[in-house]
Amino acid sequence: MTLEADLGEAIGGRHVIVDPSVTASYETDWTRRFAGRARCVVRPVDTQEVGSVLQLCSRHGVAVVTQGGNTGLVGGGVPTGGEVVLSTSRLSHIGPVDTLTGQVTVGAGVTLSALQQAVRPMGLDFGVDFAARDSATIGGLVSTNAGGERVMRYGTMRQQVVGLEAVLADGSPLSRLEALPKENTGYDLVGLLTGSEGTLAVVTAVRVRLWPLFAHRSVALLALESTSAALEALAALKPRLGSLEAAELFLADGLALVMGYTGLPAPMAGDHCAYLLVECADRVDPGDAMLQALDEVSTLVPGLVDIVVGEDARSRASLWRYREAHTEAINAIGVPVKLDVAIPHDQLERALRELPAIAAQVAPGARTILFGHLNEGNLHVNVLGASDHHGVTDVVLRYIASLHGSISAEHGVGRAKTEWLSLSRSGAEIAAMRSIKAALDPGQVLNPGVIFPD
Ligand code: 2HG
Ligand code: ZN
Repeated sequence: MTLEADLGEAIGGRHVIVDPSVTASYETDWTRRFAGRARCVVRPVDTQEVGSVLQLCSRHGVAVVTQGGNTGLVGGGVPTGGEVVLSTSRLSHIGPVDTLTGQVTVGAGVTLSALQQAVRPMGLDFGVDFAARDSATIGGLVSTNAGGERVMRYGTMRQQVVGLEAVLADGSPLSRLEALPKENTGYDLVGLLTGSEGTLAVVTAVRVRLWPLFAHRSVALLALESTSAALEALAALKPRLGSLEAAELFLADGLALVMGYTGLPAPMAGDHCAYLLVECADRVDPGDAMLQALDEVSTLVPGLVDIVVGEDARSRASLWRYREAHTEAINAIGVPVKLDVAIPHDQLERALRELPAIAAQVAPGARTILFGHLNEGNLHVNVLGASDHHGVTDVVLRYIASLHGSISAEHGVGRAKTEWLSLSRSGAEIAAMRSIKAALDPGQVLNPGVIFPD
């Protein structure tokens, strides 16, 4: 029997897709930077069916690429040619919310926004949030250890995962969903699979931690004369505002791009070097506390030159749009070199100043758009108009490593950065990671070509 026939018997022929007009959307990432033909796309409905799929693919010696919402930015969820794409879209069950422990178990294919909508009416919230919330899935968030806009308050996805269920390459299930608060027996396999980018197992369900919902929010957009003033403002705000949960940086050229793309008017008069979007969330309206803190900070930080406050939901959303529309606005212009790096705070101002020229060494005339999550020193480096994407990646990542930064802050390594892994990880670390990969997936079935250089 062919693999397709075996798969059809295991999960139903309808869920083994070979029609190229249907498989096409699974074969390219939405930034158009990664593409490859899939042998077929399978859509198992539960952990047991995922087990059957992996067992059959292992037996036939065919590689598997797991795909959630296909919003990843390093090519880790897109085939290169001939793999089976395992879509988690039907793993979409949301279990009962345990309001006492603040936990819920959800299928890997549940979108971030579906999870938010399920728990918010119960007075609870989820700790990770970012612009791709309507498509990105919880399984994908686990696989990439996603970060986003609330890391300052809640940490990354790793801090939200209390248990999970997964299937190993040979089809055997691993289940650790009953998460006791104290549990110290052996290796932390849940932690190991978090951030493993589909190379060690297929995550099928996740038990996540929930937080008390802070229904009252205030947003302000700060205009700054320099990027160092943005850092000073954040440092002064943090001890004054316990309810601070986001601090997002963007620059004048990024704002211009977003305004051109969205048609939004300028958020304030004048042109400014840098903008810092801050959001507070609390049980009671944090507006007055935020205004008082901003008042104090503006006397302490002379480079803070203007502030616009979002009082109601509509104005808060439009202030957020200036930041969150960066990715779409960039994509609308062309296919960028897209890099996601973290830089120590004491090197951040220098990096923001030097990065455009660093990219221009390889791509003269290219446009470098920088924005990101200021608290973590996490910059998104998007270079538009470069013909040599590899050259730009190489020069930028080497520069970041020279500043003792990380070549991937929150998007992962995927296929995009395998060549540069040793800039962020030692030989001993890579050897240990390869041993783990060889032990759990000896046949190289799961996401071959992801994380490790050939
Ligand atoms: C964000 O923070 C995402 O909006 C995407 O991580 C970053 O498009 C990017 O470079
Ligand atoms: Zn980001």
